[in-house]
Amino acid sequence: MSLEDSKTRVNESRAARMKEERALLSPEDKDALIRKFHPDYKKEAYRTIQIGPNQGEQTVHELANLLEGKSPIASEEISLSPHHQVDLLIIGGGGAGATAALTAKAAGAGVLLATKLRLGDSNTVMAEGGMQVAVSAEDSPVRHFLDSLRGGYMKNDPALLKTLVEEGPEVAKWLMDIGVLFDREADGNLSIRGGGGSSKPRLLRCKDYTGLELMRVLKDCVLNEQVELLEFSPIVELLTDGEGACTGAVLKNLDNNQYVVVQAKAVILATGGIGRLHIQGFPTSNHYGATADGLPIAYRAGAKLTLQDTFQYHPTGAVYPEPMAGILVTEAIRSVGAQLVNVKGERFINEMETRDAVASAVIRECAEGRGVETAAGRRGVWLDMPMVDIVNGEGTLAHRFPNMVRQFSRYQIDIRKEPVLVYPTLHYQNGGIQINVDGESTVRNLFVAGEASGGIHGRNRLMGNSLLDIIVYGRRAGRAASKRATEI
Ligand code: MEZ
Repeated sequence: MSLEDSKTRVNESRAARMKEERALLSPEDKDALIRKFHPDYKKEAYRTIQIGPNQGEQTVHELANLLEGKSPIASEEISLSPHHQVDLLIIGGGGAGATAALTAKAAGAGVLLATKLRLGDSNTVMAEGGMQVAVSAEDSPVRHFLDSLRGGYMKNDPALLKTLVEEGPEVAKWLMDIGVLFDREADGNLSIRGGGGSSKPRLLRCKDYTGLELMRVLKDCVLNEQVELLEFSPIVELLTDGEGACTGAVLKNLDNNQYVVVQAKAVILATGGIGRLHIQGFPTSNHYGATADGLPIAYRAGAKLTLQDTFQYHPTGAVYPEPMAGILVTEAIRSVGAQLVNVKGERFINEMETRDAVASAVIRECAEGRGVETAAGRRGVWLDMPMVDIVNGEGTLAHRFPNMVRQFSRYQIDIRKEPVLVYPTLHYQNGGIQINVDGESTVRNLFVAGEASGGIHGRNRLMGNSLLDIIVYGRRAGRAASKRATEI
């Protein structure tokens, strides 16, 4: 079936699906309706995981090549006298690095913040859908903990996860105090929405550019606080003393191609994700700097890594137009009714299952011939978004998802009227450098915050838990590392 014929089928099937959706939105026995719609859906979802992208072996193989790489610098190339001597060196210009820098500076530490690209160029700004925090009266950190543990296949480090969910409300308040404008309802109360794998609504959002808004505020604060900044200076190697403790890092100034040696009492790595390595050949939702730099570097310095065989493939990356391939189509849109349908306009999965299950189901549909192929040879299934306005009221897409409407409209695609093709996109590194609740790695004086760390999310992160993680652990690492620096 051609792409256009398939699109017609999707449009024709919309009225019937809308009827089902309205029934689902009614409060009575949601689960029974889901089962009726997709009998045995839990079992089905589980089966799909077996053929999904999270299998691990190939990933481990690709990663092993990376980890076995040798240090790119020869010791004779490095100046013995440091160019900078600071209490705390923070490496990474995203939400975790900026938060750590603000916290450490407030605690009185002398901070140097080094970024690979510009301050703010990070996966934080790519995060659209929201930040999970248990703040509503019907919710609790315990529920948040249990949902995340289930989502992570019980492989989450319980202490890390407990700290994450318990500090959520305090962190949300801190963000609002420094200027983050979370969406509010007409009565002025915070707007709290649902997300995949979550038993209660707990997403705080800034429309569909939540990460961008967070980073806007954090960046302003870093500049206002006059944190010392070294932009375009990626890390090349960590420095350690004879006893294995971290003592600084070697950076490379991309402007003059010179190495920069920084001696520090403590270091925080906030180098972010891995998407631009395109593991298993997938497109990615990640920014261009996300090349897993922190992992091999920390590993060479002696740090333990954890859960390295597990990556998150977000189910709905755009497939066309070509320049948008891999770009995130936020999960939040499924929580307000967007539906996934195959070439014939049939639904095939409960869209609010966890991401690994939904991504696997999309891959299965395509692998078994029920996907749609573009002229460029990319495969996908339809995400039918006009449902959102129909179910929630005219104008919902334009008001709550302006970023997405704008992005597609650049290519003359009006998502308020037509479905778009989607396929899983490499989105998040579930594992990373092992840390404790203060963000310290197994190497003394080496702290890690954000996506470079591993353990909090187990084998599968729930939507919105990453924006929370970068702030909670950015603050904890900032606090603990500056305290350590005063003790040395
Ligand atoms: O946490 C995320 O990855 C997220 C909120 C993504 C999204 O779908 O918007």
